[in-house]
Amino acid sequence: LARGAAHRAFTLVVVRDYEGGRVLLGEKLRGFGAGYYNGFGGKVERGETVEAAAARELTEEANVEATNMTRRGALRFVFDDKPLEPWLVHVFHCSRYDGEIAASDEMRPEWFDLDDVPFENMWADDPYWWPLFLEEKEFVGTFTFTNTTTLVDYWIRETKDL
Ligand code: 6OG
Repeated sequence: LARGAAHRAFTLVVVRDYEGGRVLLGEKLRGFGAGYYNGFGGKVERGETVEAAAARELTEEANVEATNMTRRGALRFVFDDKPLEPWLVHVFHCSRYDGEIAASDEMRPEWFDLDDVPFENMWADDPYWWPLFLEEKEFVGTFTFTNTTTLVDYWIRETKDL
């Protein structure tokens, strides 16, 4: 899934606090997905590994440096109203970091209890992969959107060879 057809690569990092039973999301303040809560991430730059991009974006948007990050999922997004190739979003898990969480001009970080994740203010694909993420599973999936935000088709499954 990650190799093969042409795609545009992105990262998405969700920070989990096991002791507190909560996850860190950010309210996206501008650009693509503004108004939604999401993990932290962005475009993988030319010549950059997805791991480096994930770490960089977490620092840029939430002010912390991950000390344990693992890749957990690869989600492919197809948009009928965008000219570009599908987007491949690499989802990462982080539970330890250095520094203090702080807002940036792009994201306003906020902790949510695990049973209070605000799906009504998140991308429509999120309710389908979050349960796998919280169960520590690895997953792959494809989601098709119309008019950018309306989910029209999807599949998602656990994988052993992400
Ligand atoms: P910037 O434009 O901020 O990168 N992203 C998505 N996340 C979820 N949960 N669902 C989607 O469904 C998404 N499409 C994109 C990837 C965009 C950020 O938004 C994520 C990046 O972290 C369509 O550079």
